[in-house]
Amino acid sequence: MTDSMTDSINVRQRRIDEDVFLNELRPQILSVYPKTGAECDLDEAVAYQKSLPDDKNFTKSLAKYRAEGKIGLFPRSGVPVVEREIELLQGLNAVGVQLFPFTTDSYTRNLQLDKAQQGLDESIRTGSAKLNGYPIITHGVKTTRRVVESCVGAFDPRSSRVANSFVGEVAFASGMSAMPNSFFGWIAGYDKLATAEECITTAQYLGRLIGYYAERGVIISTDCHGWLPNGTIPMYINIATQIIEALISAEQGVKSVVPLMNFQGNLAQDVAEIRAAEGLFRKYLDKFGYTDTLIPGLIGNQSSLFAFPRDIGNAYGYINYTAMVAALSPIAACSVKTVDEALGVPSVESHMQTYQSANWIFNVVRQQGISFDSAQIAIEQRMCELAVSAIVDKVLDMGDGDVAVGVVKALEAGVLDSPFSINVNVRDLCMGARDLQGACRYIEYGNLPIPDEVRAYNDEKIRERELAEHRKLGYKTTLADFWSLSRGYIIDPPERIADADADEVTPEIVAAVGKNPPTIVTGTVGVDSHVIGTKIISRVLRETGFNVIALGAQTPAEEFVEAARDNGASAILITSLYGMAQMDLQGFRDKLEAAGIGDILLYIGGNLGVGKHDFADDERAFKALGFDRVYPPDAPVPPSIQNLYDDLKARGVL
Ligand code: B12
Repeated sequence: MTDSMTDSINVRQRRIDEDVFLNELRPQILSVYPKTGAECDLDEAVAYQKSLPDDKNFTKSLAKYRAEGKIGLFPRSGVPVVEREIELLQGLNAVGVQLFPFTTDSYTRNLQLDKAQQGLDESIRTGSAKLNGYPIITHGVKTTRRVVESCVGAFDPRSSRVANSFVGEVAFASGMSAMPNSFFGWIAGYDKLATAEECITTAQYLGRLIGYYAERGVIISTDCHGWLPNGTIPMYINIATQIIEALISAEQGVKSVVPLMNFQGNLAQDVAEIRAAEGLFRKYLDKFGYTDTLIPGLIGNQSSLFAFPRDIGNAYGYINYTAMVAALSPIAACSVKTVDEALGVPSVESHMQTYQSANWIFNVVRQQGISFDSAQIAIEQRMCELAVSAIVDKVLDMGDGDVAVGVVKALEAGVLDSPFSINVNVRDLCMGARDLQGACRYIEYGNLPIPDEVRAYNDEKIRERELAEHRKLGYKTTLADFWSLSRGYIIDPPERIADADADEVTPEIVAAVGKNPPTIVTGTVGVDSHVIGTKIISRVLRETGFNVIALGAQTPAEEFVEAARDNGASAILITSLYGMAQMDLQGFRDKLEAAGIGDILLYIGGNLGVGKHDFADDERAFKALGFDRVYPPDAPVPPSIQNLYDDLKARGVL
């Protein structure tokens, strides 16, 4: 007898019927953009895939790296113009890259195809990239096959939920042979409003499409990213959600799944969690009878979420440390960022130099066949296995064995939860910080089902650091630990902790604001999913006493206007990092005029253009769009609060 909540849940862990897939779901997906949707002929695509050489098959390539004990580089790349993309890929081939995680631009990821076409046309007209990736749906199958055939290697495109199914259709028909089906990645960093049911339904479609190819002898792999770790937390939730993604895909017929292992910075903890992962995946895949779903290898991933060093010295340090962890771990491919990560979409040169450096470490260290073991690794591996099993078992229990139902209930209850996530349905009750050796621990567990033995060990490690630093670890530590690697430390040294304490919003401002709190609207504009910065700013403004309307990430420009008008706001503080803010904010001041709030204070900060460029250009461009103040990337918050106070005072608001 099912309970009423289960009855209200509209997803189940069940394979989609082939007839429903082919005749009901697929036509809907491909009708969104008929121009290239019409190019996706499944049977022709199966034949094309079978005509391609083995280096084009991701599963075979990864298995080959593993068999040879080598590490394949797995760098993200994607630029809008075809010729430039081919140049980049052939350049990557030259430094040994043969696995390509292919970055799709953000407009395509959200099916804003008119904007993708506009950005592509502008990129061709100006000769500089105006999109932050390759608009794969606009280019379509015929053009993308040219890209795929232009180099040696296998492709693994990225998308967000909204376009996931269509991108998969075009990608596989173009000869690409892997794609993440990571719906927890969408909840973490790419989709503000989607419900768990919507995410699972989308993932089941791509799984079914991959299953269709597999039934006809074409093995396409899916890499499992899980809940992206937005912050300094252990990888327990990340690995547990990867396993759940693998189960959802395997039920639809996926025969090859690849765990993506994040490096959070502490060597023993990172190596231990990598060693624990494959056994845990196998345990649950076999538990549900997916014994013929392979794991061709594991991919290492430089954690995608820590702010990156802006100076090249620290950037190389961070990249080479990641390469070292990879070389000492059982992984077959590794995604390292480039030295330009904090600056913008990387240049071809930065791609090349970075990968030569990482390759040096891969080759020199792997050749030595070092067996890297320690008591610390053994403890961390045990903690990981206990915690991940407890989380997956709890989700299965909540779903009475149906993992899809379990996910919906677990998210609602905060049993599945992670900090700094973009999605509004997340409970956001847990938080993490590093311990004295820099390993990631929880300081707030929320409703996570972490076993007592793991909690006891975790809390002991946190207490050790609190005693050493004579302070309680809290939100400020979480933030500092988030930036520490970008500053060349795993945890801040005492002198930096003292400086951080001094770098606060002044009590005078807090007192003045408290008297008559002005309203401030914050958020990240467009379809930009970067949310961590605006979450921090909103929290600091609230702690200063302002009344804050926090709109979060992926907020259309019009919503800022409405929120400011309807709440009588005195200022709007916009964040943008993905590089396309100028397109998103064309005519913004005019829209405010039209709403009768034309003189409102306007601030913007973040990475405001695509790629490495002079901030002075951004300042000029956004001042011309009517912004009062423009802030460079990584601008500290307290000085901007001082500016806000001064400007509001000058306007008689304070
Ligand atoms: C973490 C991260 C992600 C995470 C985001 C997680 C999340 N939920 O927020 C994930 C993995 C999801 C992600 C995705 C993408 N990312 Co990203 N990401 C980063 C990364 C590594 C760190 C950004 C970050 O969070 N920094 C820490 C926060 C706290 O800092 P912040 O946001 O800058 O905010 C601080 C200051 O800037 C300032 N500030 C910010 N806003 C404002 C506003 C005002 C008014 C003021 C006063 C101050 C201020 O105060 C904040 C607090 O200190 C950067 C590289 C880097 N900078 O190191 C790339 C980066 C920003 N990402 C990039 C890109 C392209 C993407 C993608 C678009 C890739 C793609 N094509 O899909 C996708 C996004 C898809 C989408 N729809 O937008 C590019 C941008 C390229 C460019 N502009 O040229 C970067 C630079 C990486 C790169 N080199 O390619 N990303």
